[in-house]
Amino acid sequence: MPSVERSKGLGAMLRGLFDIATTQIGRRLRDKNVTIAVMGPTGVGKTSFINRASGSDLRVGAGLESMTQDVQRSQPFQLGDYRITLIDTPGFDDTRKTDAEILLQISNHLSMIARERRYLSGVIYMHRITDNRMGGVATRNFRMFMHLCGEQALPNAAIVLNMWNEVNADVGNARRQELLTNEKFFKPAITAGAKAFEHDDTVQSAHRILCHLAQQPPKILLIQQEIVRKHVQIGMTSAGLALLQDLVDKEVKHRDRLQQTQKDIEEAIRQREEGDRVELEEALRELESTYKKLVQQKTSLLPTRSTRSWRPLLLRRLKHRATNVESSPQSLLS
Ligand SMILES: Nc1nc2c(ncn2[C@@H]2O[C@H](COP(=O)(O)OP(=O)(O)OP(=O)(O)O)[C@@H](O)[C@H]2O)c(=O)[nH]1
Ligand SMILES: [Mg+2]
Repeated sequence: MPSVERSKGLGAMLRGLFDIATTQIGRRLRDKNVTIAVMGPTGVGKTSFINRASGSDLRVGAGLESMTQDVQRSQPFQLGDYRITLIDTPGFDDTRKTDAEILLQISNHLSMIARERRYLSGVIYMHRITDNRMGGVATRNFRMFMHLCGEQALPNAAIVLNMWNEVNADVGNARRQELLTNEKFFKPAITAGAKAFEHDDTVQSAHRILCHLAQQPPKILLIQQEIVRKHVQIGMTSAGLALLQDLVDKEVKHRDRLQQTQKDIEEAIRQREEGDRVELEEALRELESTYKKLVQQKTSLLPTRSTRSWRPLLLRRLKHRATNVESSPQSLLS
């Protein structure tokens, strides 16, 4: 090939490479990095949603045990002009970790990204439309979600009702209506600006939800504000206090049951009911073990500072929230 033509060919190739490079750099500069967290009870389909949306291959649970034990991130993926990363979280009813451990994990991760001034464009709360009751687990998870977000971040929240392909349309629509209009369920979040979506396990429905969230200006969540900006100790944050209140209430109930079981054992001994005594002692051991775990969980949330100045404040806050003030005695915070 003559040298003039060879140099023309080389020039065209270099121009081509230059175009590719500048388009990619331009795209990268134009792209907006977006982070969105996914929360909700164990087994609702958080990881499946993330895999579907991002093409990741995070582990999905097929059995009865919780699958996602630690906060994890999807591979970043492109959606229009947005480069999205999804954060997967364990649910508060995890079968292997305590609620206190889950709270610490989620708040540590959220604090870490807030310290790098990376705030979330969206937070998803997932709920199965197949659930025929808003049971204790869902209620507790949603309450924690609200405490973690705080009211001012709720315009960046999405309530995602999934598993629509598993339910009759009329039943699903009636449940959706009740969930979104009842003050005890999702209405407070919707009133504060959260938007509800249906997800039918397709890439399209996942991307529609993410497109809506990606367009929101990133907001700092309440837990990030409390820990990173105000240096509040985890047990004194809104979410920490809600969990402490739960633990204190459970501890009171367990302590009462322990005392009653001890009395029943003494009565069985007096009445020489050997079978009853053995059964009651077995129940007592189980109660003692659960009680010990509750106390450990609670202690892990309490401030570790040597100063005891947090105690009166914490007691005031817990009493303020307690349904039964008398059931939260000072001794429970020792
Ligand atoms: N029919 C149907 N099944 C789903 C859907 N999403 C998830 N599943 C199934 O629900 C089960 C639990 O899904 P996961 O994605 O592991 O749920 P998770 O919320 O991440 O659960 P944890 O990691 O334990 O907190 C799996 O068997 C999934 O295949 C959905 O949209 N429709
Ligand atoms: Mg999971």
